[in-house]
Amino acid sequence: MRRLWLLLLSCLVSQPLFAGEPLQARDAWVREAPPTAQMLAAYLTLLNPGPVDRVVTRVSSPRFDHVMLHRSEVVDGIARMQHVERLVVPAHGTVRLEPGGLHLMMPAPQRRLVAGEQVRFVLELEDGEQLRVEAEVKKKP
Ligand SMILES: [Cu+2]
Repeated sequence: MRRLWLLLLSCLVSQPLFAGEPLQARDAWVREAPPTAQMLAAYLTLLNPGPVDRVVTRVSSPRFDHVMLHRSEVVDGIARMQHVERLVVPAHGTVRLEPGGLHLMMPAPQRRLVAGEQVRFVLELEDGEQLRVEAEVKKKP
């Protein structure tokens, strides 16, 4: 009986807290880069339909050795990028990763990605939930 209780308890604990209103990703894309490019960038829009802030703490992809979360900004006329440790998507809010702002940055893979290909990213949230995102490689200026 005690064992059953423990089992039940562990099931309850491992349930994602906000399973009813998961974070959503839209319009994910990877910018096609020339063959000489060292780094690639990806963009997407995150929507949080729930009443609680959601926090992205890590991003990975089977196509890249690692994925970094960056913010581009201009300080004293010089453009630079900063690592983002925690990306907060506010309750009932939207966060856009777009050129010139927040973005995902990856070292270019051995085999070049070309327009039309699909790339999967996995976003890990602070509460343990994972969000899988399919991004299309696109040719954009
Ligand atoms: Cu960057």
